Amino acid sequence: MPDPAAAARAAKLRARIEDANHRYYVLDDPSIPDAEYDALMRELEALEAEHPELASDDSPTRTVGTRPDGGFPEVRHAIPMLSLANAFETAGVPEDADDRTRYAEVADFERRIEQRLGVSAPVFSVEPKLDGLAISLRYEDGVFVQGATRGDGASGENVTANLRQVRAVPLKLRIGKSPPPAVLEVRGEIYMPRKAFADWNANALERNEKLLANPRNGAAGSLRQLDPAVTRRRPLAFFAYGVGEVVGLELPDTHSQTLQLLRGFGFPVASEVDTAVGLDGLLAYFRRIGELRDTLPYDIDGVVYKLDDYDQQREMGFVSRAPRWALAHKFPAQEQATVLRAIEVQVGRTGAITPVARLEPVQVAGVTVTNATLHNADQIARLDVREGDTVIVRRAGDVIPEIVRVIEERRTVGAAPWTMPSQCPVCGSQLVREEGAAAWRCSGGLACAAQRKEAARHFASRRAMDIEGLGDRQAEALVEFGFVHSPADLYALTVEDLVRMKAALDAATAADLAEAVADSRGALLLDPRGQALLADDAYEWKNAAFLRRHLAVDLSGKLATRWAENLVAAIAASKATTLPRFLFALGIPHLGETTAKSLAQWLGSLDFIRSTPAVLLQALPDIGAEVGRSIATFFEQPGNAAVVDALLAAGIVFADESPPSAALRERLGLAHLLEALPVDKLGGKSAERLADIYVTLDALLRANASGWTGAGLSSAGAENLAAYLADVEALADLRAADVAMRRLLDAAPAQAARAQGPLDGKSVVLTGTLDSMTRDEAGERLEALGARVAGSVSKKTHLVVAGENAGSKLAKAQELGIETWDEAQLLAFLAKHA
Ligand code: I6G
Repeated sequence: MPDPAAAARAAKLRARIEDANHRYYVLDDPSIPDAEYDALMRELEALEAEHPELASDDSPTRTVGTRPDGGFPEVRHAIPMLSLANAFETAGVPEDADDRTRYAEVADFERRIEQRLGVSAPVFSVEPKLDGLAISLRYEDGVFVQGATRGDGASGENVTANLRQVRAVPLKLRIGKSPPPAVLEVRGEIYMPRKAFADWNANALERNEKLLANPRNGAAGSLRQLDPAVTRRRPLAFFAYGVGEVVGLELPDTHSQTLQLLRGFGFPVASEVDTAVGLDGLLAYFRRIGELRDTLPYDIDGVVYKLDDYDQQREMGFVSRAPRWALAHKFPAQEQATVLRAIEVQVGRTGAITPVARLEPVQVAGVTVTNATLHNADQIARLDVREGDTVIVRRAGDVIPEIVRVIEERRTVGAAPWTMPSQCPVCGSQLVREEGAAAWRCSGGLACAAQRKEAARHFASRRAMDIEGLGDRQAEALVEFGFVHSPADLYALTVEDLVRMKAALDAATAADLAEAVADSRGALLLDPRGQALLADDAYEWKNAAFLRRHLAVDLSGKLATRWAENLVAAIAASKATTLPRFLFALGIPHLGETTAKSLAQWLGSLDFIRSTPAVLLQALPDIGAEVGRSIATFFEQPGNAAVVDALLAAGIVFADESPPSAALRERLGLAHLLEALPVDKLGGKSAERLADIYVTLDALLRANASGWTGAGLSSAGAENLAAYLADVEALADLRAADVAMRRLLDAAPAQAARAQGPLDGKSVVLTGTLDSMTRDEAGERLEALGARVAGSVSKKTHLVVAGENAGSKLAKAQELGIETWDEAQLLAFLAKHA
């Protein structure tokens, strides 16, 4: 009489295992981590061993995988594809346990073989166990005729067409002149190499596509594509590990020799395949491969031990679904389930926002994981991961742990979808997302503590404020050691501050050096000032305290003081600058040097640039919607505004400020404001008509929808406009834009200033390498003659100057019929207008 409680538990376990099998083998969408699956299987095995009356032939403990689901024709395997018995580290063993206790299951496996065969320390063939998809390749008369998945072991799916697309699968055996075997079935694993998997996902992330959960899933999903062309594009590889049916070929006596034979036939076999003797040999191999695991180019989940001698294999035979002569010894799992406590966002040094998962601590592949990356907001939406969810975390090699899927069945009621916070967690500035981009970023570039180093480095750099003597490392160190919080603090630095900073920087460098010395006994090293230290000196230098003392003495001396005095002078000199340099130095996303120059030419002064709303900036050439929004958002952040004010208060002055360009009159007006509104059925023509009739925004607003239709706007357009203006904030923005626009137009001269140079109003592009000067220098000289130097060639380009090795820009200019000059023509022109 079966024990009812045991029977009920067995039924529950079988249902869960069968569901997991279906999700894993058929849908390529595993529901639970491997470790959890293994635990369920072991519990069922133990239950069936204790209650033999519960065992049945269709129990998942007696079958392999799952039956094919009908997507591909079925193939019966001539010789069943079995599975392997698994061995894990004994649960809860103390730290100092000996090998026989820690690896009791492996020890039992080896002992059973010794006892049954009456031999001591038998020889095993040993190999890494790839985390891929088991397949069988059938060759008839040396030609690949059929490829199948393992399926339930008795029959699998016919995926021949797809396997033909995998470059590592030979289409013919390499057998030279000898006659091919009538039949040879080769068994092995299809897998996706780690790098290919990472590249694939990096690309998918960029293209906003679904990520592959792990290389195994990637391999399985790729092989089960209905269109072989899709499989062809997937980076799949193959390793052979054994044979099935063989006719017309005498196999060697051992498995390791068979693997050699397969290599000779043209099949890839893992280079880590080896032989090992007795239990000690097996465990030594397990440890060796365990140490290599993170550096291997493919994912493995353990190693496989097989008795090497085929006679001995035959003598051992099989038990239920697995051979008694082989064992899979599993490593700690790379995927584990845990609870996601919270999703927080981190701010990178350039302001990019990365969502990070805070997890209930969990052991993954031998390491405690508490945080995992979620990549970006799109990935969170794709996974539909919510705070409180049970998630599967994966850690493979040295990559950052990531969340690969959610166990939706375990979601608690009421868990809400996650949304991106609106403000930066570090500085409180607005988080913005560029159109079409996956990444969000913090708009508080100058004021955000997370971005301080980058802001200081960029501000001081050659193309920005060009502060001589303040290199990247020193600019960052000023922030690191607390001397500078924003670029404005640079202007308050004293010689003493800089000497102290340099001492701190060199002490840190010295500590790094001391560590390097300790790590590389006897190697040739450089000291912090670049002098070579020979091996013997290096030993003297390995004491960090000695190094710190040595450098501190040196740096409080003349060298450091002279450096600091020069730097203070260079910082002071940088106060007299140009408006484009200053704008570029602020590090506004999308504001490059060309845009900075254009902005300065059109709006003339910082005062106008910082107060012009996005809708007006967009009307300027070279500044599209995205750049306009980026500039306006930057100046709207109170933190950024405070730093800009502090910079001006520190005495920054511009030699080149002027009134706004007279040409603004052609670009700005009521029609432009209306056209830029996100209002359906209010296009350019209707906007112009309304502007002609009402002239001012106030007049337009005093009228109503029926007035607007009378003025020629369609009734749908009028209705949409009325609905838009009913929003108080939208109306306030429009009024503010109108005020800003009128201020600009009032300040702009009525007529353009007289032409300044022979290239006035001309757009010039420089490409290729010039001999006599850099492209920057050439650009500056052309600008001095009135040209606007642009980065890309378009129909609006007037002239392209092409140096050596000019490429696509020159070709495009020729295609568009644009005038092109070589370097000699450029020099002649510059000489004439010098
Ligand atoms: O060497 C092997 C590696 C992986 C195997 C194997 C395997 O399954 C994924 N399965 C069997 C049945 C055998 N060797 C004999």
